[in-house]
Amino acid sequence: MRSLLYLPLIAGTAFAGSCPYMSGEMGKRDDAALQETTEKTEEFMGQFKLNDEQGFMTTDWGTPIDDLTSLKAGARGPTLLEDFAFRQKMQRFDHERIPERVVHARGAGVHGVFESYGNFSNITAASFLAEEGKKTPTFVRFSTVIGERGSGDAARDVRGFATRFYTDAGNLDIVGINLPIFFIQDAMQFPDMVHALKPQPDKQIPQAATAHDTAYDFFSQQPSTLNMLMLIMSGYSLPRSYRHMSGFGVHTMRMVTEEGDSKLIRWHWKSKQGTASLLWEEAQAINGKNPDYHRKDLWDAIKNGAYPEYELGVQIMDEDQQLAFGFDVLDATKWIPEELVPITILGKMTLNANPTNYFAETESIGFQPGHVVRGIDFSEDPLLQGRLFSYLDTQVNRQGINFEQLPINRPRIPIHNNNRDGRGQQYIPTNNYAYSPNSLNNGFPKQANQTVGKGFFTSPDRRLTGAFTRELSPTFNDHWSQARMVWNSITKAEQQIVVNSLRFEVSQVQSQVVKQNFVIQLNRISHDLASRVAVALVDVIVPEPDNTFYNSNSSAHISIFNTTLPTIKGLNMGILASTTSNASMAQAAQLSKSFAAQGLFVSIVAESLQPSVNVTYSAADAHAFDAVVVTAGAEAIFTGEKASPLYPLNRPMELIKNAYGWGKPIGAVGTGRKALDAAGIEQRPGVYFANGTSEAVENFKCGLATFKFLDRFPQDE
Ligand code: HDE
Repeated sequence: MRSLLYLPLIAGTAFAGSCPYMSGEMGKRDDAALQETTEKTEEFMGQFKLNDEQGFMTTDWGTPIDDLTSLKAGARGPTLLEDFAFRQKMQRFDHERIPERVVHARGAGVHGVFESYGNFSNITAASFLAEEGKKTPTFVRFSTVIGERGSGDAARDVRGFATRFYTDAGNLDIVGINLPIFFIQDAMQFPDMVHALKPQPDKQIPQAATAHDTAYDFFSQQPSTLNMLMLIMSGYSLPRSYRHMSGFGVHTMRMVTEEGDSKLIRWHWKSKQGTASLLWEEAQAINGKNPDYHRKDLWDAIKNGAYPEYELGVQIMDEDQQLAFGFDVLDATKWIPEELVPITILGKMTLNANPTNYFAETESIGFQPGHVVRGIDFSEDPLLQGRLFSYLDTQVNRQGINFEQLPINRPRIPIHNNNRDGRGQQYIPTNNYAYSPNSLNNGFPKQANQTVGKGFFTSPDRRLTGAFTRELSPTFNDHWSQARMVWNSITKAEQQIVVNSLRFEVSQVQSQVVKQNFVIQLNRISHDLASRVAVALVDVIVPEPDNTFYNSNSSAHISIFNTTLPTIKGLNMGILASTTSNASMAQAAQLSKSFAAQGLFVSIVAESLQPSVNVTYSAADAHAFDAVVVTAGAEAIFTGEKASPLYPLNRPMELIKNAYGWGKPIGAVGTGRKALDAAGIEQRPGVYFANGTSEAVENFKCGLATFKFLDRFPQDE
């Protein structure tokens, strides 16, 4: 049962060392090639845009009106019911909201273009993959899962990564997340899971957090959650940005060729920016100071031309490999190690246009795993099967039966069918014979099948037999082996992050029974892990090690922190300067130019918004920068020699202390070093003291690619 194929254990790699960042050229983009597809998207969406640049105010039915004041009986009299202008304005306002998504309520959407790297008709009949260079417009919505629409972006949570392809054969959605697995195996358990993870029903606390009793009660009672929970407690739940995370379709799906040959596949999005994560202390500060952190990052990056890119890939398996890897590939709580099934890259998506209107696009897009095109087929994964119902149902609940007609949901090709009427119908059907078969409309619309009309077809290899039964296959029974593999595959510093995260979370659980149950489950993953978490909990007994559960397998593709970024372009550099020193301001300008030449977004921080200063110390915070450098001449404001009412007490110092404490590269040029000395920050990996500006730039190129320096943090003995 717990017999995963053996993968050698890889030793954790140290984070310090020689500069890993070699190239400034990655992430280069060819704007002209994307332009045409983006223009078509703009043209399509343009049909629906309202233009208020000119014209008088009107009602929705076109009557010009003055709607600043209501109609009254005398200037001091009551408002009249007759006032249609008031009634309509207020009624439209009262109805502005639609129900927020029951999960994934908070998100950010963006338009993009997918480009196929080749002709993949040998594995799929999907037309968007039929030709090298073929471009397909896309829309992506990134999201957190548990928080409400107004919650903070930097919650410890899974991130949604849902992509719509507007292909020339209909819409295809890959409704994925930023980690390769899910909590549960059967869709029937989804409402239970969400009820347990959402805020507790009596007090609606905590918001966007799992650190509470019902969540950990569920995790300990439903051990299928443990594998995903291990990833969540490591770096996966705190991405640096939506640009710096990969995406996963999670379920096993099928690709089918024109000839009807099928393969099993799992979808992957590989971030070309690399993967990078925040630390928990930093994330908590962000949620207070900038709850829009991820939304803003994405918007700004696209506005400033740093278009995020993701490669689409698939793990391809034969139909008879369903049980070949020591687990069931229909089980969505298991990842398929890349060592066993490598990823075949199919193409690249570039996100290059912000939406025009949040509600009409990001809030109104209705994704569905059931939006498939010919050449893509489902599997029998019981989680996927349930999703095929749930998403359609939820879209109807949120937007009504004609939700597919909203501009963001419409396919970019004509539709023909006998669906009619309903609330919000936008079309005016001209065919009076809305039935098939018919003769009065010459049989149109005709049925499309595999041989005629390029119709959708299900893989002929799908064969189902079996007695009616309410059970999960015994091949879904093992919940601990891969959770153990996660523990084996991450570095010692990341293991400490998992331990610290769980100490934070479980110590907030009130029920002693839940805490005890959870530690029993942890012990099935690792006795070391269970013991270290239990240290922070009183009166919890750690069971003896149980070798029947343990393995020494690992994968090189799990760790987030043990990687370096392939590009530092689009990261944020903070230059700390002081207007009290001309030398500091001159150096800041010089550094700014050199860092910008590396593709970084640079901010000069100083006391007031003089020309060339981007942000004041009163508004600046360490979370806004991926690295900070102190200019020579600015040191006096850090050491307290020149405190100023222009910023809060301790602020410039707090900035470098937090940057250091959140594992960021940090440094100084020349005498700026005194600021770091005063903060007690010594030279070590990721701390750079440079004599001149060009040395500083070289240092930070390496430091930013490493991104986080975890060797700064204490580890359990
Ligand atoms: Fe979802 N999920 N989900 N989910 N999901 C929704 O659909 C659901 C699951 C995911 O940006 C809802 O339109 C069930 C797995 C994303 O608009 C809802 C089950 C994965 C998004 C729903 C799952 C996801 C959703 C809420 C278990 C990753 C946001 C609003 C059977 C592979 C899409 C909505 C967006 C949204 C149901 C499990 C990802 C209620 C029943 C597994 C990215 O229909």
